[in-house]
Amino acid sequence: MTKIVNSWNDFDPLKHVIVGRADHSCVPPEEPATSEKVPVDSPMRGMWGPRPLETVEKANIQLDNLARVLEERGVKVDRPSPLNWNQPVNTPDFRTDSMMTCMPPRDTLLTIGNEIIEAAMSFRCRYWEYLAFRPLLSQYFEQDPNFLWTQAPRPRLSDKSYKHNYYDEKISIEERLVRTANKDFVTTEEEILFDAADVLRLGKDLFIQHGLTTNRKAMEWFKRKYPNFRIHAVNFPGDPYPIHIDATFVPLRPGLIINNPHRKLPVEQRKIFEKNGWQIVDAAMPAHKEPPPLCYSSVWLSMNCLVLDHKTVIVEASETNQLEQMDKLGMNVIPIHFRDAYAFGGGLHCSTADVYREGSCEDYFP
Ligand code: ABU
Repeated sequence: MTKIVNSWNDFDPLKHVIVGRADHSCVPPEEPATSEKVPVDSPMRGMWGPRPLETVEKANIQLDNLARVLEERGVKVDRPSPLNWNQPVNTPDFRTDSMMTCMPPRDTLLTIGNEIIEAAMSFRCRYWEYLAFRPLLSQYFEQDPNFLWTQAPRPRLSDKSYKHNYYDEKISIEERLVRTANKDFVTTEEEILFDAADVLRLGKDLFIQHGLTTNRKAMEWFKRKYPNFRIHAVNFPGDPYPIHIDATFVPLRPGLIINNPHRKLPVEQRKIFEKNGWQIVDAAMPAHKEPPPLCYSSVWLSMNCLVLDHKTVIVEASETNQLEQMDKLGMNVIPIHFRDAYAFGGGLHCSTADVYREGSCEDYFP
């Protein structure tokens, strides 16, 4: 029997992974769930449509290089089949004029053991993104008799799913931080909404960030779906745009996590780690003051690394502080250039999705 799908965390030895592709990527039009991420003074405001071809080509060069580096280390790499994202999405509940990309597979696909879940994403422009991964999932289904292929309940993304005018252009960063602290986010609790990248997998424990892309109803869904797991809602009050946990709280090996020093895990939520002997270390400061042009993510993609095993990690080559810190933490570091891919949906972790890591479902927090 061929076992194709197996992954319980982000640090056991990686053997098979999906690496995204930037082809046909678009900047999507604003919509209730996404307008908040475009700063008021950004040249991206109000702009949408296909991304410039030369940026797509540069991103693909770095994505292909990531795939090559992984293959050279014996990791099997699969790639999605991008659609023409420059098409509207029309459903009975909404219309938006363009899709986005399939570059960050980590947002779309969540691997838990022998199961891959297609996430219930909250962006209308990402409604069909999972289709780019269907040929691969179909292949895994043919090859692996134990592979569980799951689609989370399809959200309708009607107007009821969002707080309208939630992001008034005059809202300051301070006000955004107050909202984060109050857990007051753009989505409502009308339906289950989550991005896979909000879920941190640590064996029997799933730590799920409650933020702009994941709501409380999603946590309830995970609780019911995995009754034998512990589901922890976590939040990081210092983050004005809480989208995805993987530039905030990143495990490197059993017992060691780096935490974004601007987005510290609250004392109460740290207890489970400390009680079980885990060390939470402040991540190094990013080497860059700004993200690259047309990038939705923050400079903290510096810590969005891809762990290959308990001793090896891939880090973006210009992130000198992070490289140095990884070295001090006892990791062997593989630096690779990746900033040209950032604008397409994120860093090294975002740009990948686990298919197979060695290891089994451990109980790290008994
Ligand atoms: N997809 C990760 C982005 C997180 C950040 O912008 O900090």
